Amino acid sequence: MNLVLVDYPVEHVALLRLNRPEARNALSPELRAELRHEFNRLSDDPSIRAIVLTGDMKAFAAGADIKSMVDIGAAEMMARNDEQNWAAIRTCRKPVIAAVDGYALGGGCELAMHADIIVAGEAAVFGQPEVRLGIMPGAGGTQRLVRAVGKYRAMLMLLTAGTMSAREAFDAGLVSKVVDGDGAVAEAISIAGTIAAMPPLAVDEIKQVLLAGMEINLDAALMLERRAAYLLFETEDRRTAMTAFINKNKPTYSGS
Ligand code: DAK
Repeated sequence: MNLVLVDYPVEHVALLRLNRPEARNALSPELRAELRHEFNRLSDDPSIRAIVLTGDMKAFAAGADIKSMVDIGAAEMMARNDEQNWAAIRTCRKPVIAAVDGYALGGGCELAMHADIIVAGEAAVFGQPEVRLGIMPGAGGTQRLVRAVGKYRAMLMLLTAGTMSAREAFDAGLVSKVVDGDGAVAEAISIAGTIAAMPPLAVDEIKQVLLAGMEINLDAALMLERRAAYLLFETEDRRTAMTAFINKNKPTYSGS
């Protein structure tokens, strides 16, 4: 059985759907390996300009697979080299939009936080309940969460295994947009389609500069931004876009 289903709902957009519904899409080593493979493949595919990542209505993902971890120690965990699976998502050059319905817990919440944009269905639930299992997040759950929501809400969630509803997560800054009913995936695809219609090199630079700039001081980040902004003036798509604006045409972009 494929643990990650792949679809292409609109031009230049790939949809990845986690497919372990019977286990609330728990992130087994096999599922993670498939996810890594798909991210690497799509990252290298020039026809793909945005990726939507989702689960099902019950769970985006309920975290790392507890059944696969119950009997193993630190050395075996290290030997799994799970980092390579996360790195494939973290270093993906294409914008990633998570469409979260149901539970996004533990590694599932960390997976959502690997995305660039998070669209949540109104019934989504976010949490990092690892403490309840005597462990802690290991894929960015302490670090990305605190950057998204600040120390006090992050501490509360991490230390009490508490959860946030979609609207609480939106208010806290963990979610980009909340969508009624079961519309999160459609909205995420729509956002991906909008991004895919933009000049790809501009999209690429914006994503890279925003993420890299978060890790360095403001002056250096502003310098990085200026350099990338100058660079985009060299692209064919920049010329196409500005000319189309002046001539009131609808442009198409080549990514050059
Ligand atoms: N792992 C394995 N199986 C899971 C699972 C999980 N995380 N979550 C659910 N399942 C399974 C259940 O065992 C059950 O299986 P059967 O009993 O049918 O065989 C099935 O999915 C349905 O689950 P429930 O009956 O519990 O379904 P409900 O709808 O009632 O509840 C739930 C859904 C998501 C609220 C509940 O299943 C739940 O609380 N699940 C556990 C959530 C959780 O604790 N997540 C954190 C996992 S620890 C690291 C990097 C990352 C991590 C650690 C280290 N390093 C780099 C070192 C990450 C750790 C984690 O994510």
